[in-house]
Amino acid sequence: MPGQYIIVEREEPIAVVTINRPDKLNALNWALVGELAGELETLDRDEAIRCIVLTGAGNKAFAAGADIAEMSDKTAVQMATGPFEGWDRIRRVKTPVIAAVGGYALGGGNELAMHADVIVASEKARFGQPEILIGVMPGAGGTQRLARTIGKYRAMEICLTGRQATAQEMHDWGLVNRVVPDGQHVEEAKKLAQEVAKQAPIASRFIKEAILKAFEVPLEDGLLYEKRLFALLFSSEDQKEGMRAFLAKEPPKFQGR
Ligand code: CO8
Repeated sequence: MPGQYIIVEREEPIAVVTINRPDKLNALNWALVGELAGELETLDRDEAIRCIVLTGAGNKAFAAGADIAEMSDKTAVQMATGPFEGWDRIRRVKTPVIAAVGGYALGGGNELAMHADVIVASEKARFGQPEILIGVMPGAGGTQRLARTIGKYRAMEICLTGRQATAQEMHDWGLVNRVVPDGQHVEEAKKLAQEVAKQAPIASRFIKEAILKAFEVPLEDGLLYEKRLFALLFSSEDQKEGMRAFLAKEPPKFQGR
């Protein structure tokens, strides 16, 4: 059954996932987040898909945040129990995800972009955590991931003022990998996704896992974690193939095994 809010286009070995609610600037209601999580999980289980591009429909927004209309009269208990399951499922996706941001990435929209592993932005994109302007604060990782990515002082400014930062600012601050001309964000993200998808799939999943671990554990534990994953790759056929191909001066043929 086709989804209500999410469009999935498979272009093996990549897939493009589009949040399709442009009349509301792709505002993230609970059903949308659940549907998005389900689609990403399906792609995550699919061995033919090795990198996912996540974007928003229309030229105005990646996503302008959680759906304020839906949230406005919720209780604390409803907020604590309702919306976060989907976000947790998105966080657990193992396949590398590239966010292609063409317009507003605000509030939950910026937080969703930060669930991705690489961010490509149009020069017109705007990033922010404007929750303070409506009397609340980020709730899907904004304070934590921004502080870890752009640093305490910039994160404070963005969250305390609610102002929108430009793509170039966020690039200079380390949140955005590439700023591209208006309208080219999806194409550029797809090119990058193809580049990622060419690599050994198990190694790329382990790399994602290990880099994310760096934000959670002390260095000593992270180094051990990396060393274990590194050693584990020597039980994969791709390790044998990659090193054989290098020595034979041939391009490798990775199978994801
Ligand atoms: N929620 C609901 N509807 C929205 C949202 C939103 N976040 N953003 C835009 N819309 C709707 C508008 O209401 C409008 O609908 P309608 O045409 O029916 O009136 C339509 O989208 C177009 O928006 P505008 O007319 O406002 O467009 P403008 O170009 O004038 O302005 C802005 C664009 C500046 C992006 C403006 O829409 C705006 O400020 N939006 C709200 C941004 C915001 O505050 N985001 C943060 C929301 S809170 C949040 O994300 C908390 C996350 C917590 C974690 C998740 C747990 C659930």
